[in-house]
Amino acid sequence: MARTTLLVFALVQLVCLTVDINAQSKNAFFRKDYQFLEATQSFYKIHTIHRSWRDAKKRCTMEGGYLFYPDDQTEADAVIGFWNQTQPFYWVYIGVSDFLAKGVFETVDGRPVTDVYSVWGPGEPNDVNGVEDCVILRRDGTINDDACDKKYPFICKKTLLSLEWNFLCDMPDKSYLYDNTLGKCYKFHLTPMNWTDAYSVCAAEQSYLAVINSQKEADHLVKTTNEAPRDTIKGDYLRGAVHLGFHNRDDDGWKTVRGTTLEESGYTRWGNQQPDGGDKEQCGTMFYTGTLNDLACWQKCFFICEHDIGTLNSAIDES
Ligand SMILES: [Ca+2]
Ligand SMILES: [Ca+2]
Ligand SMILES: [Ca+2]
Repeated sequence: MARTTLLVFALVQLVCLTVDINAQSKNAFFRKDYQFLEATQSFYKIHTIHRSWRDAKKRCTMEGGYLFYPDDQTEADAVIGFWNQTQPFYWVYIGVSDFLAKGVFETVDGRPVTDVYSVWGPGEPNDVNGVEDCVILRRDGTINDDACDKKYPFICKKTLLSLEWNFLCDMPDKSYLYDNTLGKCYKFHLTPMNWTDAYSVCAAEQSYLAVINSQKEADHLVKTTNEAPRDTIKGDYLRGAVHLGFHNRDDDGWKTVRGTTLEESGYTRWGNQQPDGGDKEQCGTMFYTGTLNDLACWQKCFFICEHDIGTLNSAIDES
C-alpha cells in the first residue's frame, strides 16, 4: 500500500515536472525585468541607471546574463528597435573593449570584434587621449570606442539556449538550494562583500539577504554556513560572521529587510553582549554559531541570500 502511494506520488511529480519544462520553454521566461525578442531568441534588459563599463559588465553577470553586444546585423536591428521604442538614449555600452591590449577589441566572452557586429563610426576607433578602451553602440547602429569610466546606460542579454531552470526554487539560478522543511531556497555567497553590496547582489538575484524567522531557520543557516567551503577563501575579510537581512541604518531600531522589526521576525537571539557597536555597527550579521551580531556596514563578510518561491510572476503562473 505504502509502495503504491509512493509510486503514485512519484508519477505525479514526474508529470508536474514535465508540464513545468514545457511551460518554461513555451513561454520563454527568464526574469520579469527581461524582454524576450523572437527575432534573436534571447532576453534583454535595458538598464537606465548609468554605470561605468566595468560596473555594467558586473551588473549583467549578477543578473545571470552578460553585457550585450550584437552578434550580427539582425540582432543589432532587433535590439536597436526595442531600445528606440522604449528608451530615449543615444548610446549604450556594449560588451566589447580593448582594455587588455590596446587595439585588440574583443567581446566579454573573448571573441574578436571582427567576428561579431562591428560597424565602426567614421574615424573610429580613435582612442582619444589614449583612454578610450570601451565600446558604445550608437542609436544609428555605429560603434565607437569611449572612456571606460564614463557612465552610460547598457543592455544585458541572456540567450534562450543558455537558459536553465531551478525547478525546486522556481528561478533561473541553479546555485540556490531548496530546503524542504522550510520551503525556501538559499545561496551562501563565497565572495566576501560589505553589507550594501551583499544586499545588492541578493536583489539582483531576485532574492534578499536572509532573514531568520525561526530557530529552525537559524539552524539551517548555521548548517549552510558550516557546509560551505569557506575556509578555502583567502583574502582580507572578516571571518566568524555572515551578513544577514537586518539593520539599524536609520537609527530607528533593528529592522529586517522585509520591513518588520526584529521582534516581529521571530528570531532575536543576539550573541553574548551584542549588539555592542552603537552607531558604528548598524548592519546585521549572524555568527557562524547562529546568534546575531551588529557589525560595521563596510566590513566584508560572506553572506546568505534567501529566495521566496513563487514570487517571480514566472511563465508557470502566466500559463
Ligand atoms: Ca572614439
Ligand atoms: Ca526567512
Ligand atoms: Ca557587534
